[in-house]
Amino acid sequence: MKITQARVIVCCPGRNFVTLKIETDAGLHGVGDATLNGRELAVAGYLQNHVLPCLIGRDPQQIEDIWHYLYKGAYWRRGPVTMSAIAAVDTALWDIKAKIAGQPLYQLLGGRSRTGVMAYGHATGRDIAETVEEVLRHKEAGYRAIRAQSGVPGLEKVYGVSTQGRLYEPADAALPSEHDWDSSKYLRHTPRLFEAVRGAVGEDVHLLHDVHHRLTPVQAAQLGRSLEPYRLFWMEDPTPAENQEAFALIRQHTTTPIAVGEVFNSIWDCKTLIEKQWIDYIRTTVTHAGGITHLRRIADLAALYQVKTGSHGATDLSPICMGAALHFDTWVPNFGLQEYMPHSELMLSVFPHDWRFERGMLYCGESPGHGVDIDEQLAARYPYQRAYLPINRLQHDGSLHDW
Ligand code: EZ4
Ligand code: CO
Repeated sequence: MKITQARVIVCCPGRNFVTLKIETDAGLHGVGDATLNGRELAVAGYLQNHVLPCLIGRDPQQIEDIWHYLYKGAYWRRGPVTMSAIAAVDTALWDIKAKIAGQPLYQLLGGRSRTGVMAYGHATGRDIAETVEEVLRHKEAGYRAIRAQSGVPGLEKVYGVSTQGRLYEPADAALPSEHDWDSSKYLRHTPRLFEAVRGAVGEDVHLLHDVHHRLTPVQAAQLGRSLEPYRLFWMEDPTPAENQEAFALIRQHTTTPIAVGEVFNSIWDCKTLIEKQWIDYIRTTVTHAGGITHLRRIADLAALYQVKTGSHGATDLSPICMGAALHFDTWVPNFGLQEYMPHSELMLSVFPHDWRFERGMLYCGESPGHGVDIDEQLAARYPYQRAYLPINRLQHDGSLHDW
């Protein structure tokens, strides 16, 4: 069997998605997601100019060899652009392999480990009262796990809080919009938020919170400690993780479980965090961490240290990533939790899929492959629109902070 054609499709049905479609001489095709929010065309160009010429004529069944050909063969390894491009190829090839076998992808990985995939939803509000209301709405809808974020008094815009009535979409402007930040205000406010949320929602719902890399290690330790009475499922991205040792300090001071890794691209980004047992959940995704082939390696390393998976699942990962992730989650023995942010109806119609959400649980489908495709004609009606993620500045002096 040979790869005959491959093309990159960039579309914007409400937000930008980069999709790779690989065709074979057997008449089967596969698709993969290569979306890197705010830097989409870098991955599209990397695929188009440097990866696709190397794929034509290769046997699509040699997934492992092609993965290493693209990783080792480039000489320049790792990084979000390279690893998202490799991920798209890998996801499309697993799609093809499962279609050849006539099996849903999870069967090729080792079969079903669970009946469904527990998902967490996003409850956000401009203030504590609004967030509490949203948490209760999610509980009513059947969610067993809910992430709570709220506006902070004295700060104008806060991460995760949408303009009222609209789905939250961080890449909101043709040039980066600016947010202001004050860690002291946030550290005072967040325990109050969780006191109110836990009080309203009761004991049977898992609560999560995303710090979005905004604290120093000692501030993160303070926050983790102050949240202990509310028994969080996890505290996410407490501090930037370029320096993995930073997590030792947080870990020594709090028993609040820690999740990290939505911006990680490879097993090397999480090696020390996992081996030292400084984290509890690893948030790497199919799309940003080298595809099914590499994510499986990360999950197996994590399993040795009782670290579970908790894949990022924001809407900037396309419905293709969600499909592949759900097959992965259905199989992976050390599954923890899957993030779920609903795509709009339009986005979902551009990507016909067989996965579904029902009362707090996600289910992959049973059709051969990963069960997601792209409607190219519909996609063509929504061309790329430049959009950036926001930046963050400290309120008191305007210096640039982590967003
Ligand atoms: O800000 O996906 O946990 N979820 C997140 C996301 C990220 C966006 C960045 O593209 O932190 O909402
Ligand atoms: Co996050």
